[in-house]
Amino acid sequence: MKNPRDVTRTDLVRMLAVGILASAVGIAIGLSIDWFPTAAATQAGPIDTFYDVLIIISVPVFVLVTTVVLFSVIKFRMRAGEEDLDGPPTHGNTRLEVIWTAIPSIMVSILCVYGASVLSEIDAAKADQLQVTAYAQQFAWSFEYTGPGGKKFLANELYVPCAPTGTATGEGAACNGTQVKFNIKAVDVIHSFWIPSMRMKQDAVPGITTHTKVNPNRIGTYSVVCAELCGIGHGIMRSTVHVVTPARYAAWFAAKSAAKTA
Ligand SMILES: [Cu+2]
Repeated sequence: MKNPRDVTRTDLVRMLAVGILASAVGIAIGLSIDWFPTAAATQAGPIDTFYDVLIIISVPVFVLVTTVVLFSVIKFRMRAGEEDLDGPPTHGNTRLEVIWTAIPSIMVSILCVYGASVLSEIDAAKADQLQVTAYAQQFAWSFEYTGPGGKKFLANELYVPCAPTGTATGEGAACNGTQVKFNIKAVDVIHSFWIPSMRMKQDAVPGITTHTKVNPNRIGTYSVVCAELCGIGHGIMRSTVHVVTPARYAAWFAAKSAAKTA
């Protein structure tokens, strides 16, 4: 009599078909979802592409594991009358174990190298930088700029200059921004400085100065978010970054530094 637990070629073909279909659907859904807000810095490009690659690679892995688990649950389930029986004694399959160790190791290694190359690309320093010190404290951000003559002033919101690359200069216009290097400090507890539109995020840790860089490339107004649960007011610990034309930036900067020195 045919053993209902025998794995037939039909079973394998069926699993493969289900797996390919589910992977295709999963990847299509994953790629069609807009995971991130409007991109406003050059860092967004490589990060968003990296994210898409991770979806393309991880969905089939998830589908493979789920398909085999569901298949096994159905195929090798306990049948009526088997309540008191032990399962058949099985021993490991060396070839299978080598394969399922080697393939993920290779995949993770490739992703490590790719991730490192994305990191070095988005974190590359430009010769021309605007340095801003970001102070995080419960539950607000403040940003320290250095004005003429080395005088410093604080602002509650960020302004960064970005020269429009075309004729449009309004909200959403493409621009080529000065690289902004943030020196991030925490006054009290651990916070995390995050500009979702620019994709960059860095912890703010008491006692040390951390850094991150963004190269703005779109005129507009974007959120600055605290991404580390820092207390009761964490949810309202927000600020705004204004990516503006160099002329507007200069006007803002002049007004701010004059107010401080007056
Ligand atoms: Cu917080």
